[in-house]
Amino acid sequence: MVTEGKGWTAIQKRVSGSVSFDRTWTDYKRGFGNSKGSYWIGNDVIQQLTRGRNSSLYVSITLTNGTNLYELYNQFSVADETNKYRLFLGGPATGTLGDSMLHTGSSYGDLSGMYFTTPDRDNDRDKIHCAVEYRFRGGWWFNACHRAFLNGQWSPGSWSDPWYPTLTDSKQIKETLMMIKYN
Ligand SMILES: [Ca+2]
Repeated sequence: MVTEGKGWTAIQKRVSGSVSFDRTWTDYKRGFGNSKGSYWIGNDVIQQLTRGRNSSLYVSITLTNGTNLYELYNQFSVADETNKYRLFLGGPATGTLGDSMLHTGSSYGDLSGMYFTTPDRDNDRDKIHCAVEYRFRGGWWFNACHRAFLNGQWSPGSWSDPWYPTLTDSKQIKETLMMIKYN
């Protein structure tokens, strides 16, 4: 278990490209990476942590120029594997990144209610396979496909719109962090 203090548990962290997020459904289920570097804690763990308890999600992105931006969602939970780790996200959303997950202004970008998709399993709402097309290559709660997506190909690769419209190129990003906490 990885905590960042004050009751926060980091479910995702990326600090370099040394850990690939181009992973299978089973990898995302069980988790991968290492707690001192970049990792995904695992969808089963996320589901168990948020089951039956009101939790918040805090997204932090540090840019290559040192600026830190964040967004806080007051409701976050993930369903079990039978329900394809469906995401439930609620507001209010507050922060400096802007809301690119919940009410994005586009029915193609809103992620609440979406199922988890990986490069080997297409559960998204697009005709294409979002985790494979556009060089995204990572697991996420894709819609068709996204306005926010933090698990794409890290440097030397890159992907578009990690947090649209605030961030349109993943090369702007130095670190990402997704944390949850019981309300
Ligand atoms: Ca699809």
